Amino acid sequence: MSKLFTQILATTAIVSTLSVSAFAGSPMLKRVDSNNDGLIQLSEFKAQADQKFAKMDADGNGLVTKEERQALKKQKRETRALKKFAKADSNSDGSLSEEEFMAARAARAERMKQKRDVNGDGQLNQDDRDARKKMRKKMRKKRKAYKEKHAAKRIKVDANDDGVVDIAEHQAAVLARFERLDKNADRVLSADEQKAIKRKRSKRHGKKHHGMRQ
Ligand SMILES: [Ca+2]
Ligand SMILES: [Ca+2]
Ligand SMILES: [Ca+2]
Ligand SMILES: [Ca+2]
Repeated sequence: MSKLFTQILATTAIVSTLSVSAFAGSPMLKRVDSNNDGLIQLSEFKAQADQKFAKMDADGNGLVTKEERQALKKQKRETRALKKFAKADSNSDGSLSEEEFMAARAARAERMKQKRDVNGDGQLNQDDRDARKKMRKKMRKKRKAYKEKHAAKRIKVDANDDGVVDIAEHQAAVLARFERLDKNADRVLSADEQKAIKRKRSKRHGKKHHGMRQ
């Protein structure tokens, strides 16, 4: 029975998957800053990107294929599903009792209810539905505008279009990405420049992460 619960939770996790970009927020920025000076040097930025490349290049041949990229995405999804499972498994015995499952489901329902109750009056009615509809529409519009605006400026990683990213392509893309972020071109991402990354990111996703990005 617990297997089925795991599956249900995994499916839920997949539905709410967000795409992972270079910076997932400040904890990520902290991880990049390996000498802890609050700044991100080009060397730190490169090291982080190389780590990511190596992780994607599962067979270590210096090329990242489409399959390798997809496999890593899948792995991330599974990790998230496991985390969700661990959270629901309150006595940590590795399986979900019916009670634990129901508790997780109730908690989720409660979260959803709070999310849907836009005006916070404890009731779910047409007002809330209308407000949510409006919000979603606004967010979709925002995202579309962002996509269009940035499609042209997008850094192309697979420069020769052969479906495979080699090390040279990877390095060129990393440098291009860094140079774009490093507004004053001093090869260091200052606190302000890092803030701009976070701002950009929240702009791309709309104000809040609603897990609706496909
Ligand atoms: Ca640093
Ligand atoms: Ca490979
Ligand atoms: Ca290529
Ligand atoms: Ca700078």
